[in-house]
Amino acid sequence: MSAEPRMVEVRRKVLKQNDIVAADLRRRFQEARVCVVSLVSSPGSGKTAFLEKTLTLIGKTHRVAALVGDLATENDADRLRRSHAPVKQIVTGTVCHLEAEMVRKALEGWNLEDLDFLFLENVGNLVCPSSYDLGEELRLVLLSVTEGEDKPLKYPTIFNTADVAVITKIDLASAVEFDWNAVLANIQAVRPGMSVLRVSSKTGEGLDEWQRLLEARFTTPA
Ligand SMILES: Nc1nc2c(ncn2[C@@H]2O[C@H](COP(=O)(O)OP(=O)(O)OP(=O)(O)O)[C@@H](O)[C@H]2O)c(=O)[nH]1
Ligand SMILES: [Mg+2]
Repeated sequence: MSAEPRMVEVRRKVLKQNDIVAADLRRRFQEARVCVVSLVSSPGSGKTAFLEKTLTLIGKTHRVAALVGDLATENDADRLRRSHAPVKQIVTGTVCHLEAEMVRKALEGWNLEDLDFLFLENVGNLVCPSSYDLGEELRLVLLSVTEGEDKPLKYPTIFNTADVAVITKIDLASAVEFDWNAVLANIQAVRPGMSVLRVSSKTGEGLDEWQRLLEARFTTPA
């Protein structure tokens, strides 16, 4: 007999357990009135660079913190701490995504009431993170111009489970002859009506629009 049905069953149970923890986290976040934003993308799309800029920018007027997941190293947490925000690294070992239980554990000792925004940087991966709810209010999927315009078509689930697409590294767009019409059409094909932001963490372009979106979200929670 094939092992496949049993593996599917185990995976369903893991996801169900994750959904229970995520629902509890979402309730706690809402009670504490903290706006939780997660970031997913392939490795190297610019999540940490974008988050470091975000923590510095939004940290001027709001209480911000971040959790960051990677299979190994504290490197991203060290980079994010340059913003002076509280940051914790979640080292996942062999696990290719964050799970709600990892977030719950990492938050032990933090008072959610002390925060306005909590950011969760997921492990770089365009597949696995899409299946795991982390209790966040807003999920961003980042896509850098150097990855190619076809990624929404090849990885539709990660776009379907996100709220906003952020096209990063736009300072490099002309060097890689990035086709804006194609990427926008591909995003709309998999997720009609999805909002799209264009940013460069290097030049700062687009960060003002991102800041406005976040502040509107904070003052008028969904
Ligand atoms: N030119 C340019 N480079 C960028 C930009 N954002 C990030 N980078 C560079 O892209 C590389 C990867 O950026 P990271 O922020 O580490 O990407 P990441 O998505 O956090 O990567 P993982 O956590 O490993 O998945 C680094 O060398 C950054 O300096 C940008 O807006 N413009
Ligand atoms: Mg990173």
